Amino acid sequence: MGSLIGNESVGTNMDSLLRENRVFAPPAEFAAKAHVKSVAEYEAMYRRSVEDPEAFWAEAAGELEWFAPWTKVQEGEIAEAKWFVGGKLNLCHNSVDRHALGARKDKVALLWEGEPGEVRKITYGELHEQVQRFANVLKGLGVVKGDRVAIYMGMCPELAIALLACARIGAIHSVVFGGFASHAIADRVNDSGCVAVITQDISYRRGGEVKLKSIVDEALKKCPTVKNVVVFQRAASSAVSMTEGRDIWWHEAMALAGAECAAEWMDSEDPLYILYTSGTTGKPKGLVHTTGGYSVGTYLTSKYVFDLREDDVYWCTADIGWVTGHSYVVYGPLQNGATVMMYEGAPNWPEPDRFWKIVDAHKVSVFYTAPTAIRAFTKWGNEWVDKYSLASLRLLGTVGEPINPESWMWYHREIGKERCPIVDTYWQTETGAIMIAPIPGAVAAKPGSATRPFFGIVPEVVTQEGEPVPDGQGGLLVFRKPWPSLARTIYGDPERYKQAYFSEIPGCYFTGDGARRDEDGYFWLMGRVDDVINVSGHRLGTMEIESALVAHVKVAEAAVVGRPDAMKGQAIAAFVTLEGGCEATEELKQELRQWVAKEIGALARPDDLRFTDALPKTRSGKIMRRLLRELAETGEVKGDTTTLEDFGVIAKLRENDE
Ligand code: 6R9
Repeated sequence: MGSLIGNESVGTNMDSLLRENRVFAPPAEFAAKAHVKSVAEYEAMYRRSVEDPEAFWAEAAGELEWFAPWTKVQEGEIAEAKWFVGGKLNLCHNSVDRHALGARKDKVALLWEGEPGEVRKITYGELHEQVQRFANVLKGLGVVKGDRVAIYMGMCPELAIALLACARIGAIHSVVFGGFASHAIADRVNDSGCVAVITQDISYRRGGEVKLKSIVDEALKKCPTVKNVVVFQRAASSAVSMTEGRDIWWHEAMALAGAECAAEWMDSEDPLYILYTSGTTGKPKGLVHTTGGYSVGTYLTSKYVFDLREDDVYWCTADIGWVTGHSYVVYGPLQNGATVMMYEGAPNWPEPDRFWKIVDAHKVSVFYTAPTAIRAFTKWGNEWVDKYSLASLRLLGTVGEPINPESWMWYHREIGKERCPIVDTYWQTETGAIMIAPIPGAVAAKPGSATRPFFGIVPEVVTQEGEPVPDGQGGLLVFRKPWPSLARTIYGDPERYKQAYFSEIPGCYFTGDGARRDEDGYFWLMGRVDDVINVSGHRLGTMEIESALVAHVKVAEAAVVGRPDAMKGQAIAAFVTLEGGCEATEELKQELRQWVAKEIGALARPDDLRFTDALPKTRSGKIMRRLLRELAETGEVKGDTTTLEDFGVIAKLRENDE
């Protein structure tokens, strides 16, 4: 991986983070009613959780229902850890049945607003029925425990129902974000050999239609393992083509399906889902989460970090296509019996006030979003916020990337009206659940810091050799002690799992992130130190984009780097050399940007694309990304170029700079 420390990928945000020293104590009124009411209480619970993790996690797991008890809370080293060994449970049962069969039968579970404006409220009792019916639909198609089922949908209640139904029968869901292109779907479907796909005709986004079913049709030309496609009808009248013998309509199948379906007894370590995420190679990794540990991790973090209470209306704005949606739209809050707000469309449709209009209309009390969204709201202006009452809000959260202190202050002032704590939550697809975040009634916030670890989590900042780094200095963020919700493997590639996460710093899980801890024990995340970039909170591998570029006939070589961007956090800068005889035109530039969007999805479209005669390489032939990053950011290169093979390359790149 080369030198990990000193990668300057975070750029401009760091300056303001390093100067930040404001502290915001939990508001007294909030703390008085919170699950954890003081820092002393947090510290006592934290101490117990790390001194006697088995007792701590057993108690947490005991708040859920188990069909059969575990014989051992935990066994094995971090890279092969197992949790709640021998225990049997079902995450759909804990998310739905437990409430529907108890006091929450008539409580709203899903509160949904479509982009065109319609509202649906689904109680736990209704959700219970819908999920059982859909589980029977899947069973009727021959889907059995352990089968992989791909889900490619927009944000609608049926998406949550699809996940829950898979979990109910033990089918392993693999959700593909609705913004990915058909190639990306095909790759993911084929990697895990999915037997069925659940999709919908269209979804509404920014006033337009996203034609999900036809994108699936395109993908499935290359997917021999898929036997059936279930299509939820979102539009009043759909003009999609249905393939005879393969495709069925959701509503037709539901009408025929039985209303009862017992939840499968899943072993604690049985796979629950696969979710693909970008790594440092061109091929996305299919992280596998298992049942018991993931259930307990998402349940407990939701309870304490969002301080969930019975009367909350909880809204996490993430799409279910990302891990944040899995853990904090569906499984975490539903296990807690919360009312979960879901919104289908864009934050600025039809106008930039849509989110605040929703908060006001549905009396949202807990609101969880991404820094990139906050930066957009800041830009759109306070007049869109000021039109609404945000008095129902009591807690705010962020996730996905470091938040710059300026945006944190805006969120605190304009949305939280200086009375709502903000939880900046650090975690990853791999970790399954929140790792570092303030417990809101107890731990004071510092803008830009994810603050202190969650219960049972022991973050460390180390050198490349695994030696501790003194407080105040930057290093690599690792975790040495196992925790329940860590992904157990990469689907079909256990070796890559070991290699990617446990080989860099022996004995530790390596996050890929840089961090420092300050004198108060607060963690400050400093961005990725590997070839992963974070564009608007979306994780992308530079190699993935490079592979897409070189797949174009006219491209010989490509190098992609992230550069700081005031709105997106990072923007994508691509350097491309062309095959002999191909002309470097503005037209080709646009064609290549569009090509990447078609190959991967619009989120991967390069912001800048420059043609060059050659790429700067070391004498051993490695592309010098550090130089390219510097060039992409500042337009010039000052760094050490002593190992550069051809100095002239840099000069030429600079000339080409527009
Ligand atoms: C949940 C999620 C993970 C990467 C992670 C880090 C960045 C996430 C952050 C944060 C600073 C936070 N990240 N939350 N950086 N502060 N609060 O986003 O998962 O898509 O896998 O991304 O996102 O770089 O390594 P995922």
